[in-house]
Amino acid sequence: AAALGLAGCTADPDENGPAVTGIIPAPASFTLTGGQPFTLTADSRLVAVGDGAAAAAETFAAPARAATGFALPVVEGEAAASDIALVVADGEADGANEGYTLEIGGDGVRIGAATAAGLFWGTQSLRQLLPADIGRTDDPTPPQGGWVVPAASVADQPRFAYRGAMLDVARHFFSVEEVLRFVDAIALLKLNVLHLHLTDDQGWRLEIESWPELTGIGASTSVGGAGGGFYTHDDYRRIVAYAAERFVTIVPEIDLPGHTSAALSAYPELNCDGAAPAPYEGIEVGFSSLCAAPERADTTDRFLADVTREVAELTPGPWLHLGGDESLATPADAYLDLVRRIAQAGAATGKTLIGWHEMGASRELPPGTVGQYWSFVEPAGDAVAQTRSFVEQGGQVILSPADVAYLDMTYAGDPQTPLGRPIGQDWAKGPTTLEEAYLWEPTAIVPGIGEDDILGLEAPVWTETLTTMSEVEFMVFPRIAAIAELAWSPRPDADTIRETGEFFARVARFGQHLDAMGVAYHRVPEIAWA
Ligand code: TNX
Repeated sequence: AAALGLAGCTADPDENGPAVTGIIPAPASFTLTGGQPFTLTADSRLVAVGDGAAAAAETFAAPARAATGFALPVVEGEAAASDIALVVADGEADGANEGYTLEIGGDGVRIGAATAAGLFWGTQSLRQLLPADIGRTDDPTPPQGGWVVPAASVADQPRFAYRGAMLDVARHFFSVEEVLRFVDAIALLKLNVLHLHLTDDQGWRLEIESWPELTGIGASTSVGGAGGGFYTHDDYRRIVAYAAERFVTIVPEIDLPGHTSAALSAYPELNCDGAAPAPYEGIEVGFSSLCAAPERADTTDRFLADVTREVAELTPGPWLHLGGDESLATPADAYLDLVRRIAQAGAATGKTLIGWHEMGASRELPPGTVGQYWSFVEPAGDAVAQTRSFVEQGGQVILSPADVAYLDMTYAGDPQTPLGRPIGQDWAKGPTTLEEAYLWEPTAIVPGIGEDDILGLEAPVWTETLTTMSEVEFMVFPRIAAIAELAWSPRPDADTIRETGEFFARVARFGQHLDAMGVAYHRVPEIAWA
């Protein structure tokens, strides 16, 4: 592993090897020191020092208490050999934002970071090194051999600032509790963004007080007549707050000007012909559009201003995603006009805008607007020019190449799915294997888009074919582990490629954690699952 420039584990795989000790995403540096292991006991305490340390310690402690039955108090003071010290201070982890160091031995555990976020990521590494039962919060039975962690030394920091997952709650709706559960699972992989695709043709899922029918009529349906649903402002605030405790930022997406049939069905005055279409429950894309005609401009601009203002007011994070994809029913000149007005409304909220790469067709984007690339590993059509356009206008890029990072693509074979019915799509590639999700290099996708132009990576899961959280989890895990590793772990040396064998061993170990958490992952056949 050392030769790869990756340090998932530098020890002999035969003893305490990667399968036992591996962390996903692979840390920048990881060494099994061979000293006395650490054991978490009924006496263990979390000794927290510095800004935000106690809160991060508490977030780590809550499920750990349920899993162990130990008190695990968060305290101040001197750390003893059975304690976990959590320190936030300026000089820690070389001051790296989100970086941390983790020292584990018979004399205790110490996590150091310059930020509370870094500290929390350190606790997630520790959690992965603990016996997987640490995630089994319904049964405080100690694992055989106790809560032992091998002596190790970790120094770590992320490659990219934006490490995202996207959940489509528009095609099928998922409850607040289900979203919180999803947040827990992605935080374990040090993903720090959850992009919620809140609106689409089949449903509008966020209450907008100034346009109540958006979630009246607009939220009454989903794909296939599965019923509706939406988040009230309080629901959304709960998701935001829960995610923030795990250093996950919510990026809300209002998809415009296409993908708007739900809004158009709720308000006839948003339609060029003044007639509201019936609620839509199919899975076609590219048939709906806001109206660019001047006689609708007042209404449409009021809609854009009200919606973006309310969403921005509810959202503490810096980003607002305004869609822009697949507006195939919008004539090209109308598209540019609408994108200009959408961007104007969005920019007025003070947020940094994100748009799918088609939005790069506009040369009037607010400074710093981020483009989200969803073409392929080999770019198709105008994707390169449109993606570069964001950088030319002073922004950065998020990469979600559909043939490797889209988690709704089918798996190979004909796997047994949670509800025993076929799920997933295959338009981008399908089947997409775990290996394919892992073996690509972000700087090699869009010519002219290099390391500094890339804000980060994101793995979206679209839910046209996914009706329950267990079906979502089946498609997401384990493939999201590959994307999380590409987003966090150091870039391999130019002349080496990533090695799947070592990664696969860590995925097998990660599967034990997923088992303990009750996540319905797909046991892809290439992994030697425990
Ligand atoms: C394309 S990629 C879409 C979504 C679909 C998805 C299905 C992109 C920005 N839009 O509307 O849900 O494919 O895989």
